[in-house]
Amino acid sequence: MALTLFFAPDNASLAPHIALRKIGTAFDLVAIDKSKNDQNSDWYAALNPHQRVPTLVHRNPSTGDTIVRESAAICLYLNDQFPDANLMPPAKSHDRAVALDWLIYLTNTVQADLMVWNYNYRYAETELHKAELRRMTGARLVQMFKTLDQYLSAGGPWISGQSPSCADYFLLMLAGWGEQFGISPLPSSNANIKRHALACQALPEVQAAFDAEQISFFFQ
Ligand SMILES: N[C@@H](CCC(=O)N[C@@H](CS)C(=O)NCC(=O)O)C(=O)O
Repeated sequence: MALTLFFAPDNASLAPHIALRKIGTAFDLVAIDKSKNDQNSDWYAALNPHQRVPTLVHRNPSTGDTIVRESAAICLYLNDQFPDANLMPPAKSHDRAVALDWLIYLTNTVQADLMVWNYNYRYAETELHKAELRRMTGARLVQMFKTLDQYLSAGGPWISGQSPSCADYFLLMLAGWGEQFGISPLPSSNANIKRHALACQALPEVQAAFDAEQISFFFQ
């Protein structure tokens, strides 16, 4: 098959996976078992030197393979390749700028702090310092979700325009992580974040991705 997504359930591969389901094209889904450190294996490191999930491989016998390794970049690449799927609002529109703005904020700020929270042991040695990192990033994340909630309160249900975009898939993914990490207060304590997550969970492409990854919804 031309497209292969290397994924792990409920990892950063989730937003690109939802995007692929929305496109409706055929693709291979290859599981990376992090409990067995698949991401550090030689064969995977050759594909993705960052040794992280996700990786998208788009095979093209005439031009050579395209490999994309950042979840937001995969979403945008898929939008370019499959414009009819409307994964992002129309090019050059106001809505496109808004969706891009939030998508980049989500990946370079919210996701970055969630990663520090989750991988705190890579940034600190003592238990005290690890706990402090969780407390400090947790407080920052609470503020970020509040800002997102405030933004959604003015419009919605989607981040931009009249239909969901990759920015929405990304917010669902990250709010779900915040929920599971137990940052306090939880993302779902924000009424508009919760409303947004429930609207996302009702989308067929989201349901199909969750089913395929065998994960359950975080928001009730
Ligand atoms: N910015 C990257 C982050 C990717 C990332 O951190 N993936 C995690 C899973 S959510 C991973 O593979 N971690 C394995 C590791 O760091 O050892 C993206 O969005 O694609």
